[in-house]
Amino acid sequence: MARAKQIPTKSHNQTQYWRALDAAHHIHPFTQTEALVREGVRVITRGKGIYLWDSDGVKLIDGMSGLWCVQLGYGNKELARAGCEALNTLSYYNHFFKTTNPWTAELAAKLASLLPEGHQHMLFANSGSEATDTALKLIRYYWNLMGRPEKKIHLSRALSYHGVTMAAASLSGLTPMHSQWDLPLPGFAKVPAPYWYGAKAAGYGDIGPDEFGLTIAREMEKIVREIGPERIASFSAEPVQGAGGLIVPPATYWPEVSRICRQYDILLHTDEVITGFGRTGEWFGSFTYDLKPDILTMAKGLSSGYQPISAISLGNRMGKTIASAKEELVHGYTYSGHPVASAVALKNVEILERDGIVARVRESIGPYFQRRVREIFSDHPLIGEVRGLGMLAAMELVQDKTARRSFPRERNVGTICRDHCFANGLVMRAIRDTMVLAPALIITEAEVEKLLVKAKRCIDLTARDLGVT
Ligand code: PXG
Repeated sequence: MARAKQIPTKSHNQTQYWRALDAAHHIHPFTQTEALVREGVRVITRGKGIYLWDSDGVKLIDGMSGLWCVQLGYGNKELARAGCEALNTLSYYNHFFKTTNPWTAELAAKLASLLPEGHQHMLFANSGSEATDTALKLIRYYWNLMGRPEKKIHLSRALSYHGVTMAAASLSGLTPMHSQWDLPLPGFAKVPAPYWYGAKAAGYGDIGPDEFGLTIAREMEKIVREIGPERIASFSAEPVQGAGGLIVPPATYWPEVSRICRQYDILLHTDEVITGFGRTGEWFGSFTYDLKPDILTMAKGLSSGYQPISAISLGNRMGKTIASAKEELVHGYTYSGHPVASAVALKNVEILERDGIVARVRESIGPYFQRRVREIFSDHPLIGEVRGLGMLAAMELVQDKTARRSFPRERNVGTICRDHCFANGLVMRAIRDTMVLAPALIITEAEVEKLLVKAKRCIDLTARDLGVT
């Protein structure tokens, strides 16, 4: 007979109790389970505004708004009320049987009023990954409807993150996401990322950002020609790459890539899972870079992360073709356009609009945050580059600022810094050796100062550990 594990009782010590349950039964995402069980997990029990509390009462500033998603901060009562009202009114129904619900219909219309021109049709799903999968299916379907079934290859970039389902992980250019699962699937090809700070290390020499942006776009064009544009269905890209290291493209990059997509008849899919809903100071990153996507995916900030919901919007070309097809669309999830998730997302978008939060990121808190991050960190001996826009900022920790040389990977500099952050009550994301901040859009100037004081302290402690002065 299997022996029961030794689990402390609930009344003895809450933290130990939850830790033990979690260690015994819960496998975490992107985590080495065996190491986590040894170290013990942190139990997060409460959130308010930009703050989180753990089960021992320790207060943390969340510099990442969860996973880049809690636009309105934690504990927003209006969002809670909207969800509660929908739960009490229509806890569940679907859209399969010629039915809709008021919240999903209103949400679709509201999004249509905010999205890039021509985006009048949406589908709903429950996560960014599902949105990516759905987008790829719709892209295939579109070309099939157009009588171009040979257009099947999905292009995307190195260091991109589009989700973890089989197709979304295949589309993602972060190579560690592939080997455990025998991915990518066939039909996916990669082009380089416009990562200017890494250009020198990648052998591009002392190239300026503008020239680099053009060079990377033209490398894409070369790959398009090699594959044959008649075989390429789509190009998927985050307007600003998030989980790959906050890669902000040089100004020359997007105009040239847009030209390539147009010239070779490649559908442009903008993945706005991070860049949507005010993160860059516009409703969508597509506005920031003047992109005209044929299809756009959104999640995260759509509901401020309060409910799992994502959406896929179709531009004119795809929308008209797919909406007028004289056959059933054989796709959809049990929870597509869930009434509670739709109600929360609708309220979230209404609040972002009513309170001028996107304009605030564009005009005041965004520029303030960007200025202060640069003032505090640009001359820091450990920081090679400060980059970002809106409420996104990254500090790249390097060994040699002039040579733009990183530390050897085995020194785990990002992890050292992240551990200092946790110990000092700050959540800051380490992507390799790049420290990223993406705070809630409702953060105040005083809170930005508090956040940056902590970030500075942790980066100083990291520099001390590394012997950098
Ligand atoms: N596209 C983009 C651009 C994303 O950033 C997804 C799709 C997938 O979304 P879902 O909802 O399926 O997770 C994402 C998700 C990190 C981190 O640590 C980033 C994401 C997810 C988890 C961790 O930076 N982005």
